[in-house]
Amino acid sequence: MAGKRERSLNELYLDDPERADAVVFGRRAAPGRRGFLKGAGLAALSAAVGGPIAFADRLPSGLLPVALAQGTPPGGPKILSFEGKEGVLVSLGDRPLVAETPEHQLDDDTTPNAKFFIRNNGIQPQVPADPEGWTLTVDGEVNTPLGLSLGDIKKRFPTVDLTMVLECGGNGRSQFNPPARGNQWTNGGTGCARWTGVRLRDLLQAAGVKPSASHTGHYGADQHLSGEAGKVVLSRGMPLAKAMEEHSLVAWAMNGVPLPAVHGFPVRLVVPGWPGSLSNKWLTRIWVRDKPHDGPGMGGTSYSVPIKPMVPGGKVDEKNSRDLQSMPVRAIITSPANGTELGAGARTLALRGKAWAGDFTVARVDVSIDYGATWLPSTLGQPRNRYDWQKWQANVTLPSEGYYEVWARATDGQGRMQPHVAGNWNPQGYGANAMHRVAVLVSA
Ligand SMILES: Nc1nc2c(c(=O)[nH]1)N[C@H]1C(S)=C(S)[C@@H](COP(=O)(O)O)O[C@H]1N2
Ligand SMILES: [Mo]
Repeated sequence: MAGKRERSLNELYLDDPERADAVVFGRRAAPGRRGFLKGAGLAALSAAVGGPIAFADRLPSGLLPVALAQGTPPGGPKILSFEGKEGVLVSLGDRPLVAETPEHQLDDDTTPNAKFFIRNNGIQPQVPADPEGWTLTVDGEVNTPLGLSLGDIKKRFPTVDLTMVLECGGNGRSQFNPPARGNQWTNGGTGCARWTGVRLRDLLQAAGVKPSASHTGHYGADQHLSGEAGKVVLSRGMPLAKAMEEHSLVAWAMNGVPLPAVHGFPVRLVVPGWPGSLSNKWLTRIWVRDKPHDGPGMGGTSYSVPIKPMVPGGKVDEKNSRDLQSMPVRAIITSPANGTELGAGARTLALRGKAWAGDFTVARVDVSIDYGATWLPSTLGQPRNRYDWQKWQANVTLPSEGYYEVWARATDGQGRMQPHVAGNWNPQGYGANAMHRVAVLVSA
């Protein structure tokens, strides 16, 4: 009985969310606005999530339990099949290849290459037979343009090893309402790897940056989806100050092995804290410029966020936008996984996760199991180096059987906390960092 009911309300939410809302929250609710949970609605909801909803009296009016809100397609998410990946990534697109790491697969201290998300905008280039035949050019506003082989880079500059988060600028995009254009990342457009390489600033200093230099522009060897030869896929750039930071790297190894082809072999940029798109893969050129770069991925609404909130779904005023720089604070729950079922009698639950905050550190992560009515501080670890993510853990007591949601929210060192729902809507959907929620069921 319960099983049948569960499928039907789930299906209804996928097919006709407004009608489903009417069933749960009452027919008079205006479209898109949910009223109070009705007695019958609570029963339907409880059946749909598989058990009585613990703390139902604290469920904010209109809030749909995460077990229903996530809209997983029938048959479950599409798992990417790709050599070198463990069969854990969820595919968001084949052409270009895009795949994310479900939050519970980000439980390792350092994300193994086999679990690291993929974001291609074009077609991955052929792996050069001899990486020594490949050249990285540094030119533009420099005294001595450089053409460096991988061997030159390794020989001429000191090697550095840093464990740092790489995060897509669109991570969290699926949280926006109305939906924003682009890959519908949950929280899995991110990973934290140990990168080995040299400082970008050492290359720039070797080339001799002219006083006129103010920005960079980055180029990679991938091919445009149109097949047009020489058409640039993605070419972003940054202010010189970010390029000169000691953590901005030209990297050739990821977790102790040469960069996997899909992650940029033979070398890539790693520009931590800022949108992942700055971290060009298959890096061929750094163009030092005397003005902001204007390659594909710069200007317009690309990587642009409003300074003053705009009407969600409305028209962009470019004067009211700026380039997204530091990524916002985010915590994820890596254990338990969403949808975990615990045996009858389970009354304690160990929570684990990661948190990071772009250019900043995370000051605290708090957790709640009663829809945010009360919060508990977690034990938060320190980053191994700047731009590392921080582990957190907490233990909670479950007073009864039933359906629970675990919520986690991080606050950065500037006092900025994750919101309940993604704010600052923008058409391409950058910077969504609503708090993470996972559903847990304690069987009767
Ligand atoms: N040359 C090139 N570099 C690129 C991209 C690309 O499409 N081409 N995608 C960027 C984007 S949008 C992101 S989020 C990161 C993803 O890195 P990953 O695929 O190694 O996880 O690579 C960046 N570097
Ligand atoms: Mo990205």
